[in-house]
Amino acid sequence: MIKKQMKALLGLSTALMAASSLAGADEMPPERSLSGLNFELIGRADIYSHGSLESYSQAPMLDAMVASGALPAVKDRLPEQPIIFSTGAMVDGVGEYGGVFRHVIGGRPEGWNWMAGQHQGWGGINMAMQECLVRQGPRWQVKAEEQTGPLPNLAQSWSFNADMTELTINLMKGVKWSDGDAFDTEDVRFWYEDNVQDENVASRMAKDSLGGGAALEVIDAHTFKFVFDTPQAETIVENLAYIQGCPGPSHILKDKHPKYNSDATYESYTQAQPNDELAPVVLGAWVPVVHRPDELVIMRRNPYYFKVDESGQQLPYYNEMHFRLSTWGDRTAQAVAGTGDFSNMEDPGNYVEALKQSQDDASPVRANFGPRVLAWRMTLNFDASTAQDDTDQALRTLFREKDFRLALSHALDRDAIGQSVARGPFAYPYIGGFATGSPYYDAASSDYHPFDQAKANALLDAVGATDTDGNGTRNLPGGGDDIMIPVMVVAERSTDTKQLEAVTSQLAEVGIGVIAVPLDETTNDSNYTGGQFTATLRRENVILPTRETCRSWPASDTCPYFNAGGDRLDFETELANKLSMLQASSDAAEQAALARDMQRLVTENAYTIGTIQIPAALLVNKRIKNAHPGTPVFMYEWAEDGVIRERLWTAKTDQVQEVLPGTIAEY
Ligand code: BQZ
Repeated sequence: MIKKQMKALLGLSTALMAASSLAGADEMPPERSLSGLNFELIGRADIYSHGSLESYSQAPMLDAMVASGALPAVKDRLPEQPIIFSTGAMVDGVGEYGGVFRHVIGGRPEGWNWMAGQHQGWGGINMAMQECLVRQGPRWQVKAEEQTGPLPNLAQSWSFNADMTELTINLMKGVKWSDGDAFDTEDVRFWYEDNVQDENVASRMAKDSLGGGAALEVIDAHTFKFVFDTPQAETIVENLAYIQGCPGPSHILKDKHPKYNSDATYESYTQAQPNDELAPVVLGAWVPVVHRPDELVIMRRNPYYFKVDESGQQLPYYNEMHFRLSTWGDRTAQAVAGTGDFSNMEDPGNYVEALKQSQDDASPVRANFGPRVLAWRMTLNFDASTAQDDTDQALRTLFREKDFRLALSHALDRDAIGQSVARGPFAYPYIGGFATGSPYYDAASSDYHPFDQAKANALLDAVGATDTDGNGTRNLPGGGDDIMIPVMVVAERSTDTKQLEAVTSQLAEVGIGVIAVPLDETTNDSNYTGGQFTATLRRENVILPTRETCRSWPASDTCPYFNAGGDRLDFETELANKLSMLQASSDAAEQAALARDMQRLVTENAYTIGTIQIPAALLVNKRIKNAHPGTPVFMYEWAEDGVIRERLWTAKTDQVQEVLPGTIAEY
């Protein structure tokens, strides 16, 4: 009798083992999706393609400048084959010129030298200035069978050699910077060799993170290639999208780079384009022309922008863009009130109120949630070699113990963390790895760590982190100091600070101390990318394995930023291999299998300590035309890219008055 039962049980467990890749692991709790996005998927080329039209026209405000000779004619400013946006993919059709698009942002422009890692204030201002080799944002609308890699942009086309070790890229011909200078392979070479691959420059793309240190070879003014050590595939090209693959003006910046100017230092190079020096030279649709600190950035149209609509009108449609320098919370408040045109609703603390107000027919916006793509995690620094003092070093050494990390993860009550941020169904536990809204996420490959204080305590005892002095806080193994973990947090983001408060009291219950280190977002970010932190809790949206790779993955010897010394944890080498195999594959089934392995490795080892993940809703003022319904707040890229702002417009009668009518950037 007993034997029979055991046999039956055994049979069952073998069946379970076959079905799940994580035998014995705890499963993710059931997820309730709030996603209400409905949209039709279309082909890649249905959105835009490169080509030429019989004739072109421009915003009427530029006519006088062309007539006076201050600007060349529009056809001479445009490239040979501009990017043409198809009318068929525009929900409101070809636009009318003029007016203002009003952004509100919580960031402040750090400076204009984005190649040296500076940001311009986020919230879409970076993306309004920078253009990148390829584009990811609009991919959310591309049908599955055409999801074969990024969309073209400055890189008009590309191809691999037979053994996939050389990627040849053809740049658009005749693209010009906003001061009229030609954009060519020298700009690309300077970006890659003297920024990305120069380890002294804090470029957004980490040195050697593109296919193991690919070498760039210039072929001619518009053709270049990357030569790889090992075969690659289409997926690797995704790395060349925003925020990694965006060249800056070499004709301005080379002279300020220490390699070309012996008076320059890396510090002076980073600061070469201070935020009070206007106007920077850009490729983007708009150029910053006014910056009033803590108040406003005004951008005006770039008369050299390289994109048109099907009727030949040069884009963008809006003459002016405003970035009011306020707070992220105010961005949502102003969108709901109608005084701002756009917001990524990303703070669950104001969801209920914003949803209520946007239900009304008279509301200037409508809110629809997408999948859960905003995810927060606690990240521990594993690099003991750069610790600030002995205690810091002991902490970082302890972080390298898998059982210590698992203990922290089991000590977290993720439902309670979610409810502390906002009551309601918004938050769902995040255990690390891909967010549930990622196409690479797999629940069955996620090793969940349920809230279990007894287990956390047992694991902490086992790693020798006992409370040797009996003061209620555990001590570093070997009877060291109390375990007090300094955790960096973005002071101005209440979603982050509330989570840290909850985490602090939950960890205290298992004898682990937390010291909050509230810093502004920019300092937080540069400390993170510079590896100057012990631990941090913040939002890190892990959706694609090719975006901002060094933030989350061992993409090179100096990645991730939280283990930059290169002394890898045992599973990290395997994870690094899976990542490079995924990037070197274009077979969907193979990629999915690799992503599952990555998810398993990250969660089994509590590589990072996930907290919660939430859905977000995009708010766009109803007077804005061509904002495609269904645009997600974040998928392949943030909505500011996904919504294609150069294609948005407002009918004359609804346009907001420009502050600087009739002007463009002066050089
Ligand atoms: C969206 C985004 C557009 C950066 C930033 C900011 C930085 C991160 C991230 C988001 C802001 C907005 O996010 O919160 O809704 O508009 O700008 O870039 O959090 O600190 O480093 O990655 O994009």
